Amino acid sequence: MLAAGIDIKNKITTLLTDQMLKQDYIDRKERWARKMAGKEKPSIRSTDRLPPGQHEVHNFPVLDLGIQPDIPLDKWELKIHGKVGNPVALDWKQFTALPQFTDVSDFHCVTTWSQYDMEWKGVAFFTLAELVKPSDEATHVYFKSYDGYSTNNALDVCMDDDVLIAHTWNGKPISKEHGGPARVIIPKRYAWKGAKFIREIIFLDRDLLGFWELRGYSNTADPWLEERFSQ
Ligand SMILES: Nc1nc2c(c(=O)[nH]1)N[C@H]1C(S)=C(S)[C@@H](COP(=O)(O)O)O[C@H]1N2
Ligand SMILES: [Mo]
Repeated sequence: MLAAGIDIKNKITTLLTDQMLKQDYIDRKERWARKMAGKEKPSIRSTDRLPPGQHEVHNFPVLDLGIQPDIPLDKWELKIHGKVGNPVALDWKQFTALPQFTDVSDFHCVTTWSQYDMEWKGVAFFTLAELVKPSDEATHVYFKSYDGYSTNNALDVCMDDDVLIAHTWNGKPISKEHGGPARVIIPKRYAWKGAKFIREIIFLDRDLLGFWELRGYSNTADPWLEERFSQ
């Protein structure tokens, strides 16, 4: 009964349309992106630790679409498929049995806050790629989440040595509001490029825009080039 209920809830979450998400918040963020799109960007990539236009915070704010899905670990699954030789659907036990990786990185949100020295532990993207064996055609990766969110990255961005699917932050399981049970961390991109509540990773032979990329945000999202909005 409980299991069936959760299944239905997950299906409903997947089918959520914009109207059911926090539409007002989404509209405002979209309008902001449109208004800011023409703004000057630095012509050379900053080498400072703090990217241009950011300020440091210590309170790790929460940003989401107004949905924080409840995913019990025994119902959690991560599907990795698409242009790969060995598609998988990992349950929690299989996921956490993979080689574990810890990395400390800085976190940069497009709304201008950055938090330094975040310690993430999980499975390196590199490890997952070795498991599923991307085909030669694979050039991009599309991420889908339990809250209906999506985002996309070039494959080479995901293959960086600091990218991981994290389940632990600063020594504790990632809380629900921060995207637990597991979330994607891509330190060298604005944080919207890292999907919280990760559910599916799809290797593609072309680019496919995600939730914010379709709503005025940059597709490349390099914080040191201040690539906040699509130009
Ligand atoms: N599934 C999902 N992932 C998401 C989001 C979201 O709404 N849903 N928001 C993104 C944005 S805009 C940011 S800044 C970070 C915020 O992570 P935090 O809430 O842990 O600070 O998650 C990103 N990943
Ligand atoms: Mo964000």
